[in-house]
Amino acid sequence: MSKGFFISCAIDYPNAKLHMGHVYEKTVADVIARVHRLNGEKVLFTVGTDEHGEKIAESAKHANLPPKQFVDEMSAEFQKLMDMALISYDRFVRTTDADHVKAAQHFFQLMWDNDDIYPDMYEGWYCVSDETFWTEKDTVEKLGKRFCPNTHCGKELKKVKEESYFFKWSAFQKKLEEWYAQTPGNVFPEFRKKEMENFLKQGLHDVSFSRKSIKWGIPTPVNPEHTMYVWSDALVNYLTVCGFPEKKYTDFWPADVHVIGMDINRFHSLLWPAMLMSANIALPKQVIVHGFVNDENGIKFSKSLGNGVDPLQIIPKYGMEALRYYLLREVPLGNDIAFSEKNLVERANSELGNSLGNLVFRVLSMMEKYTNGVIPDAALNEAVLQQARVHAQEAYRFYLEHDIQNALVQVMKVSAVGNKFIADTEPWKLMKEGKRAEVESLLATEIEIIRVLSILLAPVLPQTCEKIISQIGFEKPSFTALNKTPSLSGKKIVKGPVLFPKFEIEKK
Ligand code: ME8
Repeated sequence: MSKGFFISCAIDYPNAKLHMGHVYEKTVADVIARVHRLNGEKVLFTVGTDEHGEKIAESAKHANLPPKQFVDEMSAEFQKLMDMALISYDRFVRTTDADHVKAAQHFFQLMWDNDDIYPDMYEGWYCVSDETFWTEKDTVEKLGKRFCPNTHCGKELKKVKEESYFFKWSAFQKKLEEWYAQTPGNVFPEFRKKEMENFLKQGLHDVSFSRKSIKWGIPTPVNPEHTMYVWSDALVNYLTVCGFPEKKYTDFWPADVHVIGMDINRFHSLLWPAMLMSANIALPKQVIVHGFVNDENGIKFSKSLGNGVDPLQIIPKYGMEALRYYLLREVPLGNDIAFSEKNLVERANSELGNSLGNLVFRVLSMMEKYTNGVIPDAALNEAVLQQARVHAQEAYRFYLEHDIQNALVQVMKVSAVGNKFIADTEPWKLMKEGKRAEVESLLATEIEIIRVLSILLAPVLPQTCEKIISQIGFEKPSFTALNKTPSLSGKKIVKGPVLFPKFEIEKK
């Protein structure tokens, strides 16, 4: 039996409310998951929350709640947002889930058994916000204080001195170099891969993998006085969701895609593969590193800065589908987005409203008027259909390459073929001239174009796809149905309201 397609997102820290950056990441992964389902594959798609460690313990203290109660409440809110954002996850994993605790401890034990974990003393700096250890030479010094060198963070660091169990990251230097050299596309986009290769060139240092002073975490199996370093716990979630350590985990493992943001690339593209090498487990096939959602001035949305646009305000205002379309159509995967409501409105109005929504509305209105709402039994215009099919095939190809932006460009070209056919033939004039057969052929052809569009829209606009299906009565969408024109003649359509009502641009 062939392995299923496994795609994961980063599991979010439930320390503060989610912002648009988190919704963006989950949306990218959701579209890829839906693409592979439409392609007939068995898919596992996971999201979740990363609930242990110092950052969460501090936030819970701040909220005056025991950590477990704090993460229970926050995690429930995150899950609600995922549902609201149409994220079709198969599992919402929490690192406090019993099966995860078991998997994380089992994994730690494997690294220990393979002599890649050893006890020592850690002395250095720690960024609680990024949950990252820093050596003094990497920190930024200002007025005698030490700060996190990550440009998106910059928080003040804590001095840490404690006994710790270390992971022999440095022992995997050579094997990682080989993996990078031999595996094209293991990190996408290429410039993010280059960043990792440059980091690797500087030489890896062993990393502290346990905290004695932090009680909010999973006890290490080798010494229960130590909790696992939050990253050594969190990364294993990708195995937990596959059923690790039970044998069935290979039904989905290795992961096909880990979707993450660039601030945590090093953990996913250098640390996680080394951990897997230590445990003798296959490596993920690809890490997709998406860009950041920034504000219009290019400042990164951040939970801790609190400058992020709140998805809970944007989604009710425009609907999740317009938001999804905007986020995915705006930039190539990997680039940053300067989030702008004005651009969202313009794109939704012109591409969803004027092109797509208008096509469906016009065709169904004409059908009500000219054929009593019944799909006519007429020959299809093969020349026009052929133009639409070329773009449809391109869209399909781009989807499978996970190039969502270009897929959407092609989808809009299919819609443009449908609109142009109406503009060129002017069916209302043909009717007046008594050329009913020509009009019927046009309408039957347009229905086929709309059917193809409904399939192509399904990954990005799943609700619109459903609406179109209920208006016209197609089969469940699948990519194999793209080129199989069914006979729809005689079916009665339900016109329904316009698919995308126009939004007003707010004056500031
Ligand atoms: O890093 N734009 O959690 P997190 C786009 N728990 N993406 C953004 C973003 C922005 N403005 N801000 C954050 C963690 N992200 C760890 C992950 S995985 C085993 C553990 C992305 O809540 C960020 O890049 O800080 C990451 O991929 C995800 O949101 C969760 O970030």
